[in-house]
Order: sequence, then C-alpha cells, then structure tokens
Amino acid sequence: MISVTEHREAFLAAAAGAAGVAGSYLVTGWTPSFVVRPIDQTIVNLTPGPIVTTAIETLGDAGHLIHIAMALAVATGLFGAVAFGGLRIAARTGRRAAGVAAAGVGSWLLAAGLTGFSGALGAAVPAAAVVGIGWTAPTTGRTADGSAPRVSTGSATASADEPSEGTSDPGGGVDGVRRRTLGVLAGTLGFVAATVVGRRSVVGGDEPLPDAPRSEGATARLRELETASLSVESDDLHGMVSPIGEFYNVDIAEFDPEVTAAEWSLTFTGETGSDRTVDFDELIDRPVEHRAITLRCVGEDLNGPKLDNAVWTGTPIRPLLESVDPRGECNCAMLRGEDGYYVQFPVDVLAEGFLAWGMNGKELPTGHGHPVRVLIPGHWGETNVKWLSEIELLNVEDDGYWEERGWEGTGEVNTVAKLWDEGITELSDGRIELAGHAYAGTRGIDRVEVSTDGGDTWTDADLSEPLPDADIWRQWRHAFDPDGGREVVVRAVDGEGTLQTEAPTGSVPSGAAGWVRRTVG
Ligand SMILES: Nc1nc2c(c(=O)[nH]1)N[C@H]1C(S)=C(S)[C@@H](COP(=O)(O)O)O[C@H]1N2
Ligand SMILES: [Mo]
Repeated sequence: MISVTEHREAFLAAAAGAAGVAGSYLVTGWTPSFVVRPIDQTIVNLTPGPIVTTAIETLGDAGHLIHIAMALAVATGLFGAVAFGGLRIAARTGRRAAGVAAAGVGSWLLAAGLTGFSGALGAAVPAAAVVGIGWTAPTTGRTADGSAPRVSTGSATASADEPSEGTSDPGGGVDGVRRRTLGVLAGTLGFVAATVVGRRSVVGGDEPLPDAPRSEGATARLRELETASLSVESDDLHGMVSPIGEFYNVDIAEFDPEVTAAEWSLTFTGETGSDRTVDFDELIDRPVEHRAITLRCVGEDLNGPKLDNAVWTGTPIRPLLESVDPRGECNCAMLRGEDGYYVQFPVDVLAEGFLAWGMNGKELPTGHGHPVRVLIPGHWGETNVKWLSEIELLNVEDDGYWEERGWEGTGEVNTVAKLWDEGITELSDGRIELAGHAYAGTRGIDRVEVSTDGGDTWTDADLSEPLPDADIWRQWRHAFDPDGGREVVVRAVDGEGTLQTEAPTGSVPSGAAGWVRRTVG
C-alpha cells in the first residue's frame, strides 16, 4: 500500500531535485559548469550511432532537445534521490535539521562531483531548502513499513504541518500530489529546455578582432564580397556572406566549450619529428589572411539549409604542420576539439587548411569554435573542427566521431545548387524570380542551369562574379513567367565541367545527391 506520506515524500524529493537543477542553472547559466552538462555528455557518448543517424535524419535539431530533456530528467532524478535520502533521515530521526543537512551536503557533493565545487552550492541550497520547507513529521500510526522509529520530538508542529488534504481525503490527496509532482517536473523541464533553445541560437560574434591592427583587412574583404553579390528581390536570401547570427550550426554536444584565448593552445602530437604547442598570441602573430570559405554539412537533405559562407580571418596550417615534421605511415591526422569531437583525414588535405580566429570581421563566436577553429577547403563541414586543441599525426587510420556512427563525410563535397523558400519571389510584373546559391568546393561553380518545364529545356541562370577565393559558393538568379505553375529544376556544373549528379540519394553516408525540384507559381 502506498501511503499519502510516501507520495508526499516522492513529490518533495522530485521538487527538491528540480530545485537543485534549477538552482544550478541560475548560478551557472547554460555553461559547462551547469550540473546537467556531464550527464548530457554521457548520454551523447552512449547514444548508439544508428540512433544518432536516424534522429538526425528524422528529427534534425530536435535530437538535441531529446538529449537535453533526458539529461535534465536524469539530473533531476539524481538530485531527487539525494533529497529522498535526506527525507528518510529526517523521518528516522524525527529531526528536520538532520534531513536538511543530509540533503544539502549530499547535493553539494553530487554537484561538486559533476562539475566541481565552484557553483555547487547553487544546486545544494535550493534542494536542501525544499526538503526543509516541505518536510513534515509523520503522525503517529502512519509508518510506511511499520518498523520506523516513532516520532517523539516536534510532533506538535508536525500535525500542524500536515496538509489537510492528506488527512481528510487521502484519495484526492494522492491524486493531487501526483498531479503537482508531474506539473512541477514538466514545468521545470519545459522552462529550462525553452531557455536552452533560446540561448543556443545566440552565438555572440560582436567582439572586435583580437589584435585588430594585425587582423586588418577583414572589413575590406567583406565589402568586396557584398559588392560582388547579385541584387535579388528577396530580403531574406543571404548574399555572398551569411551574417554570423544566421550562419548554420552543428554541434555534437548541447554545451559549447568555453575557452578563452589566454587558455587556448594547439598541440601537435603523435608521429612527428618534434611535438609542438602553439598558443594564441603566437598564432595571431603569424601571417594573416582573410579567406572566404563556404561550409556545408553532409548530414542533411539535398535542399537543406546547412550551407553558408563567411569571411574568416586566420593563418594557413601548412607552415605549422611542416615545422613538426609529420612522419606517420598513413599520412593522416586526427584532429580534436575541446568538446570531445574528433575527425581524421589525410595530412595533405590538412595542409591546405586554415586556422581561423575571426569571422566576418569579428572575434570567432563561441558557437563557431572560439577562440580557434579549422577550416578545410572543399571538404564536408565535419572536417572543420571547432575549439581545436590537438592535431595528432597517426600511423594507422582511425574513425572520427561521425565515421564511428556510420557516416563517410571527411571527403570532398559534391556539387549542389540550392533553391530555398526565401529565394522565390513574385515580381511586380507577375514573373517569379528564383535565386539561390550553388557550391562545388574547390572545383568552383562554372554555371547554374534552370528548367521551368520539369527538366525538358534548360536556361543558364545569372551568376555572381567569380572571386579569387578557392572555396566559395556562387549566387544564381533567374526570372520567368509562371503561367499558372511550373515544375522548376535546378542543377549546377562545376569548374571542371562536371554536371551535378542527377540520381537522388539520401544524405547517409556521404551526402545527398540529385537535382532540386520544386513546383513554383
Ligand atoms: N569541435 C567540433 N567541431 C565541429 C563539430 C562539432 O560538433 N564539434 N561539428 C562539425 C560539423 S558536422 C559541421 S557541419 C561544422 C559546422 O560548423 P558551424 O557550426 O560553425 O557551422 O563543424 C564541424 N566541426
Ligand atoms: Mo556536418
């Protein structure tokens, strides 16, 4: 038989658990010190590859929400279990203070074990407070197991504390407790999840470039690209440059690592002639370039939105790489980021890469790898490691994070011409303007062809000016008379004269192929 007291204890414990998690959040915000972070990390690491892949395909970014919800629930459960222990101690000793102390010290140790002592009180104080405020000594004759010691002290207060619903209407009381428990839990989870989602879309990117004089030239480069953009009717379609806040984002973890420039360093390890560590000041002292580099994620639909371009400020990797004298037999390297991400690909590809600390004339924002990320021209997004910390030269090839989960996304991008919703605009003369971006990595885009009759006849679209950058998308534009509705097909031809592959495939394992087709008008 489950008694009202037990329901009340379970409810209190859950509320204390939720209060602990919420308290931690208030103190730390959505940072790596939040108690949910290591739990989330564990869940991310434990989720089997096929599930991750399926979740990405079917849910997209909602997969993150599921991880977050699971991590919040587990954290609430852990702190709740500690609080429950505190409540049992209070019941056995009949002393509120003993329960509060046990719940407080227990949650403090738990929080410290999860994310360290600083900030651990943020979880402990609210959890203990809920135990202290909510606990009521059981009244005589109502023990759960019949063997618990009877309450002798404080019984007068205890009966005064007893909720009236508990004694007058046990059935309704139990339901009420259950409802409240669920309500509080759902409310807390919902609140934190909503805050998290809100926060994740804010990526910063408003700090000036570090050591601005040495990083000079980014603004001029940006202006150059903006001038080269096609003029299109749509206000929502990006030009040649994606604004920082709208640049797509892919992270394996729900928490961005927070690494300051002063803390940052990159170490070359493994099969080298000599290991080497480079710090931030040393890095930005190297020859500076402002490169337009386009990124595209392998893990999405053919016409998906994860394709963006920015002007990145940084320095080429090749001289650094040569200075450590790579000697591994596979001629391959494993790159690692502070979030636990890793990816492996050939040293020759890495040598073409770029180490960036600036994005669109600003300091690299947290969400895009602050303070330093890798940019690999012409290869799928996953090779562009953020929060870079280590480059290990290997003897034998090894799988990266996504390769372990069934992807083959470390190679060169395939060719694509996109036609997003924001690129379709009705003109005042009744025609429809189609505009979009096409990308073929370092092969470049030679032309984009548009068909408005389902693929029978093709017309060349207008293209933005070719730019000297080795790895940049081009914009295209084409206006036509819809005449009631047309099946539009778009395809690109790369700089080597190769037509975009017609046969459609899904994104797993190495990127979606096919031509974008849409009914317009
Ligand atoms: N450290 C780290 N680097 C990473 C990732 C990550 O999760 N962690 N995601 C990769 C993937 S899959 C892509 S598509 C790009 C996305 O870069 P962005 O978030 O700056 O757009 O970063 C890559 N680099
Ligand atoms: Mo990606």
